[in-house]
Amino acid sequence: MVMAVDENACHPNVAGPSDLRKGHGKRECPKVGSPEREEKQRRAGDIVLTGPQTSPRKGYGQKVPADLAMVKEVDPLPWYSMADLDVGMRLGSGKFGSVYVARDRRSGFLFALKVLHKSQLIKHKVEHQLRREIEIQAHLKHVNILNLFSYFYDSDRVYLMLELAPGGELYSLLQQRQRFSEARSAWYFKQMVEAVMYCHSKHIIHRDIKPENILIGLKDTLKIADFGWAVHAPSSRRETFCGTLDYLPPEMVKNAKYHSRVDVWGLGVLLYEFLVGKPPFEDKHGGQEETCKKIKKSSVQFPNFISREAKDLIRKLLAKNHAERPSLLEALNHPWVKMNCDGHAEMLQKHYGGYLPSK
Ligand code: AK7
Repeated sequence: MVMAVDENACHPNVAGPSDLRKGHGKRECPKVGSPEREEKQRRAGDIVLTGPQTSPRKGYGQKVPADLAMVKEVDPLPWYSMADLDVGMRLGSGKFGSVYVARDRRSGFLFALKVLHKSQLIKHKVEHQLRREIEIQAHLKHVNILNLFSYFYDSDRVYLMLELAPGGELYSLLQQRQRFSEARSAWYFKQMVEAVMYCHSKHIIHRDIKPENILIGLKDTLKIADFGWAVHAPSSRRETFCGTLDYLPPEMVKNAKYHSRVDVWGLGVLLYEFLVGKPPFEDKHGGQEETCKKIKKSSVQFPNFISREAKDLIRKLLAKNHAERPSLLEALNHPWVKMNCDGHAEMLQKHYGGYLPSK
């Protein structure tokens, strides 16, 4: 991915934890104004291509003009530690740790604190993945993407400071309601398409869009969370490749243009789940093999309460051949989305809350 690289940077918004195994509990930032810090900042200002799929070979950091870089310089944030925070209620828990409500003691600022155990991250060999998530997240700013404010770590944990989503998980809401109305689904779908369009404009492919990874903000604003599986796309804004091509296999060279269409498929599955209450390729008996078969055939069955227009959109999003899938802009302009969202914006806002685009 395109970003400022400084392997040892203390600036949480520029680089991820350089080595999760090391137990650096306290800040290591050189004092402001020190020559060492100035050197770090100067280096952090250089835009260098790095990342898992587009990384230039070691020692061949490729500089790109600032206007081509997806990264805007981010203002430095203070380096936090647990001593600066009050930790409150647990919001959720997962394999790698839990999420809590937390508050900055000095300012009272509220956020969500995700606590990850280094031992678990190391055991499952996902340190690199987490580092990539932090790098990606630090440069995404969109109303429909959960903001990663900062991170810090101590000898055995990594802490992510995240925007608090007061509505909790979309997954729970869907479970409560069984399924969403077409109007609500369209409103949710539109927000998710816009968030993914923004990611793609920054060459980020999310690859793991599902209700479990979507949170609800104020006024029914959805927030995509958890970029643990996201990658930087192997193509640039000008359809030219950034990074080294030398190691790419033919299927990747040929299909670079279509890689982002995995998210179009993901949005199709999501829309189906909104409207029906379960994903389209789920096997009744929970068999993975059956689900795989169904996915490969892309055979979707619809209950009869789904409208003709919604079925048309889902079928297009779930086209077996990725080249036949619509672009995200085409999806937004589909009659079903238009019918449910456009012209009814005020009515929808009254009904469901959310923000209206400013005229
Ligand atoms: N109400 C985790 C393990 C391993 C990761 O978890 C990456 C996340 C956002 C998240 C949502 C946290 C705000 C809430 C709420 C809630 Br509930 N947040 N308000 N929950 N980002 S979780 N990221 N990443 C992660 C890995 C990796 F190492 F494999 F990459």
